[in-house]
Amino acid sequence: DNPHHEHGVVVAPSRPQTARPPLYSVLLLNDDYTPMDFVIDVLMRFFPLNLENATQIMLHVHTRGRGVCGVFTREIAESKVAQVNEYSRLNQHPLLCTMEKA
Ligand code: TYC
Repeated sequence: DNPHHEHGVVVAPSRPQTARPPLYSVLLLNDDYTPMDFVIDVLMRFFPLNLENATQIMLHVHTRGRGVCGVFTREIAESKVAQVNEYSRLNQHPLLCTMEKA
């Protein structure tokens, strides 16, 4: 595009193509029943987190009530939420995972 006439139509000035998709934070919610070791297992299994970072996030959620596990595009975030919640249900823990616009 350029700001000049093309076939008699005035078009908008072009901009370098830098559009980024909207990002979503995936969150874990605290509860009184899910074992800490299970939360750490979930964080390492479904997010790119080592034991140290997974433990930090688990303790943050335990203390503050909720915490961010990662930031992803919408489809990836939806997939993480679904996988974590299914895995928690299969293991009979009430752990809840959700997402919100970052
Ligand atoms: N509060 C839980 C306990 O004391 C641990 C826990 C941490 C549960 C984080 C959920 O997202 C969570 N066993």
